[in-house]
Amino acid sequence: MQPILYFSRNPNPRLAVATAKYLAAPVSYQFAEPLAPGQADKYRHLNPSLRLPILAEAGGSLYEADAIACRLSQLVGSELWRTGAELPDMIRWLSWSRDNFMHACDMVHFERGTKQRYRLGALDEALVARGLERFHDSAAILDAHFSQQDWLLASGLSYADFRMGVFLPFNDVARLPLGDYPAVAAWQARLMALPAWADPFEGLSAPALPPVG
Ligand SMILES: N[C@@H](CCC(=O)N[C@@H](CS)C(=O)NCC(=O)O)C(=O)O
Repeated sequence: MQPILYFSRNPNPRLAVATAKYLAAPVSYQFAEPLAPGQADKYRHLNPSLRLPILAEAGGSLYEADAIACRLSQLVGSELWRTGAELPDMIRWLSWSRDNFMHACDMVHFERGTKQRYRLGALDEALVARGLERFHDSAAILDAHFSQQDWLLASGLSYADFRMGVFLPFNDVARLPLGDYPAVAAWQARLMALPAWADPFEGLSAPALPPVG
């Protein structure tokens, strides 16, 4: 059985699809909506959290975009997910992103994007302000880093860059002030120059996200 990557156009599934496309991983892509009415029973055995992405293989299913990226790298023998001396540094950035830059982006994107798309309640300006404060703190640290080198790791692009940047393709709705951090903006432009990152859904069948507002 060829592995199946279940995805939607939301940030974490987008990250998994971009990773799979970048790696030319031998998977088939299947749009899914586990949270839609009547769909949960189809996905609960694959991911009890009913979230995407999910990678279903003959040996079982895997969820969480980072775990899937690790598995896809294994499948194709890529160092996008480092296996050698740089692995601790890569894990450092994955971990840091979750508490800092990516978390800040997530807070703001959730209020201005996800909540509005899916009618999850009124925008909370206090949460946006807290997210923006964290964004500024963490973007300043990243800006200093990217003033020294093009990618998070010294040797070049790694999965950590994808994870760190997961919300930036949604900045039309999140409106994070990337322009205040020129080295971060330049790094984001380098990511966007990768076709798999710029348009991971090319050739895939998936409805557009609901509009914001
Ligand atoms: N920690 C999980 C987060 C997964 C998650 O929150 N997925 C969201 C999209 S970002 C989801 O499944 N939303 C429902 C959907 O897209 O249909 C990961 O890294 O994969």
